[in-house]
Amino acid sequence: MAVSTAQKKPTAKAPGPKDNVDAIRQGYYDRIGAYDMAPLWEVLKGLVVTEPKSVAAPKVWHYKDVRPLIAEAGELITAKEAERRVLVLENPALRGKSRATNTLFAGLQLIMPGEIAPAHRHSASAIRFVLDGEGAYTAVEGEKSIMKPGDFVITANWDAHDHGNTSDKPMVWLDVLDLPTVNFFESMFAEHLDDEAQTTGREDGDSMARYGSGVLPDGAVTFSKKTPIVNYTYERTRPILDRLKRAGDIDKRHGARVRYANPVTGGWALPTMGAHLALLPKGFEGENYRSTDGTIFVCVEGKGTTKLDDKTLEWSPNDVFVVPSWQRYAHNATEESVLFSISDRPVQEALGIWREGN
Ligand code: GTQ
Repeated sequence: MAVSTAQKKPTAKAPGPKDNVDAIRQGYYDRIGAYDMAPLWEVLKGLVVTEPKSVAAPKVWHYKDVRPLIAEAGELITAKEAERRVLVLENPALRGKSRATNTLFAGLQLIMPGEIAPAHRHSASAIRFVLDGEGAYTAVEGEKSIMKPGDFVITANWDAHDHGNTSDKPMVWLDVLDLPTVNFFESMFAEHLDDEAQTTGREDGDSMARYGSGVLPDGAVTFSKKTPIVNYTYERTRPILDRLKRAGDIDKRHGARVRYANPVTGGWALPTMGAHLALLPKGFEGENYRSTDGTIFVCVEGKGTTKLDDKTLEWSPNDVFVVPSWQRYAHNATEESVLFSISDRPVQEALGIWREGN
């Protein structure tokens, strides 16, 4: 609600012409307020800002600090009880809102050996980026995919999914979901499925073989908004970064970088979230960059820093960090490093509001 300065700071002196104007205006605001109306001119500057000023803060979660706390959650609650045993990565400027950036949810999910996170589906899309452990699976729409560190696994909007750990070690991965975006549009639906684990009819790697090999199943649709691929394995993507590096295809801001694509359209893997994998050669000193998509990064390999205007984030393997919208940053790698990143860029591009600069 608009409150005039005259009301906020009452003065002792006798009312002058200025105070009178303020008082008259305030009286008017109160009267229109009774009809649920408000004067735009009191709030215009905060609505139409000259450039983005993110409500989110830069932040890094160091894996060495949080790993023991994640392990503790394994003793506190079962995956079945929790449905999803996840520690939410809350942006320090947005505590209590379950978001890492203004539009994206991020969390660290733990599955202990023998556990199943039961099947469900929802209008939010999810991605998993595997940090620790090997051999648990995610089943998505009947394809069971065994996950290894660095794998990028997609659960697109309304796809049935369950997770299970048939290995003998705990598994931890980063979940990123477009929950705040879908909830902003008030378009969330969810349902539990009767079977705890889906019956899987397709082999591991099936969707990548069918859709990611330069051929397509005859008659495949060529317009889908979501990728048909379930798991973009690290084993497959990582060597491509070396090819780019050897060929000298190194962007001065991003390093040798690939974009995870929907192979049938060439577009983003999901309509709401876009992801990249980048190699920063040892000694890389990136040029300044900024863009309107607040971004969540994961250090997969190496060691380095990301310098923002008034903060430097240090990272090493499995650290997760956030660069808010339109904040200038530059990556520096003290060792050859690999960074995964994900943001809401596809949404902004679809709306025609995405911008980048330096
Ligand atoms: O795995 O389905 O971190 O529904 C948050 C909500 C994971 C999941 C999360 C979810 C999931």
